Amino acid sequence: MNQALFIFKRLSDSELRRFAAEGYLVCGATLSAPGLEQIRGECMAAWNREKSAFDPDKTWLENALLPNIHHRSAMVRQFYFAGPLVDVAEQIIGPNLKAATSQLTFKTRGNRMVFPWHQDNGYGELEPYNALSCLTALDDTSLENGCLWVIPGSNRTGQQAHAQGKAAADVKHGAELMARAEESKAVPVPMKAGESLVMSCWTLHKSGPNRSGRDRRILFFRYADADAVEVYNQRRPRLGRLLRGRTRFEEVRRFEADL
Ligand SMILES: O=C(O)CCC(=O)C(=O)O
Repeated sequence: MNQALFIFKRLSDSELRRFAAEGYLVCGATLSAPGLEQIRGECMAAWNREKSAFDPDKTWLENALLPNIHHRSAMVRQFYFAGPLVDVAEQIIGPNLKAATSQLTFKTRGNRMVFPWHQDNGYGELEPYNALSCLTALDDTSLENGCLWVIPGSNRTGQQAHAQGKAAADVKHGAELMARAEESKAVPVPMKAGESLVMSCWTLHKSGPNRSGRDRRILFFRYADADAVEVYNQRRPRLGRLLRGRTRFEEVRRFEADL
């Protein structure tokens, strides 16, 4: 892949310390201007093939989520498997690394749904607990168009209980989940298009409504230790492409389904 599309980086010791303390880090641009334009084009082509305009009667899943985007875009595949976030994930998780999830989360104009407080490990608990969520903004994100909010330091409180939400509308994977969060500690995380945010699997986060006339499109990856297991699924190994190092699981070594 044309190196000019991606911006590779190495986190400094102070960034790594900040990540460990706060559970999140905006690590700057990972896509160049041409890279952003190309990936946005490929993501939009996939989105327009499979999704329709925002409909308030539909669920979060139907309106805002397109899973496995790396199956639908060659550039996303490169970015996910061999882009700058793999290096960042290796620095945080360690030398043995696999790709765990890719998806688009598009809070398009008109989508005033709030995505409630949760940990990503509240939806799909992986062990060990060093899985990393990496969000790359495809638009500038702000309070007006539904940027993310986080609770700094919540990564240090461990796995939290998640309750079924009250809302009738499903939010994700068929059911809304929400965790308790001290709202007074929440901070918004606005981003520039092409920048990435990395978060611990335990970092509490939410997103607000999109009240603007602009879309808020995010490309979302999860990386995990190559030996990570699904706690919610009889501790079976999470299947995903082995990106770095080694794994004790034969089925992960053999996993080719997402090539
Ligand atoms: O895209 C959003 O607004 C929130 C998405 C999110 O936090 C998630 O999918 O875990």
